[in-house]
Amino acid sequence: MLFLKLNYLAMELVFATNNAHKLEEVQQMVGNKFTLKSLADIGCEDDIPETGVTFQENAQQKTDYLFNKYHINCFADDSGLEIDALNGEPGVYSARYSGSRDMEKNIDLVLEKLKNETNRNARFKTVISLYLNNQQYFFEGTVEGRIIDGRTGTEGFGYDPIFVPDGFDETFAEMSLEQKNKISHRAKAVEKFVKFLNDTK
Ligand code: ITT
Repeated sequence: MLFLKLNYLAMELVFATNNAHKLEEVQQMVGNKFTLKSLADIGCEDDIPETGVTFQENAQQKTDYLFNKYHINCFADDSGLEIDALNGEPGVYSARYSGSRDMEKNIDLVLEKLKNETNRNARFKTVISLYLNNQQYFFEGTVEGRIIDGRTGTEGFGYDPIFVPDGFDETFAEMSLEQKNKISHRAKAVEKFVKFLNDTK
């Protein structure tokens, strides 16, 4: 009975992602006040365009698409890794830096390009775009760190095995999801986003 009541009170939001890891990370941060639905949950199999040159443009493109098609409350994030010595690359191309979605190849390419580089400074960035009650909002989060020489750790996803956040000696891939969610770029953006939802709900 209590479960039914909580479920009834939870606000449904569609998260415009095909990445199950991200959905899990964000659902954990959002808590049970909000029920996140995936694109699959609403039967959306469209290849939503992501042709922007900034994270904000891409996040906006995804929510514009969903809002125009379904008129629903929805949000999207666009995230990626910016490496100073590579002039901000891979940036918006993080998912396909090597030309494919194969993360082994993407990481290999980054390590190869940084082979003789002493400046290892990098950051993960997230921008969230939200449509709530016909209005659009943006939230940002960043975590600074450095790229190490080789992979360490097996948790997480993407570039986690080669990224060590400032103030730590271990990569994101050596941290538990709970630990990563306390300091990550996505956590920071989601924190602002959840605070906003709670304040306006
Ligand atoms: P959707 O576009 O379907 O949401 P995606 O995997 O493309 O999924 P993003 O656009 O947010 O996700 O991120 C682009 C890439 O940046 C992602 O594929 C990873 O390679 C990298 N990335 C983003 N967040 C990361 C994180 O927390 N840890 C490691 N790599 C991350």
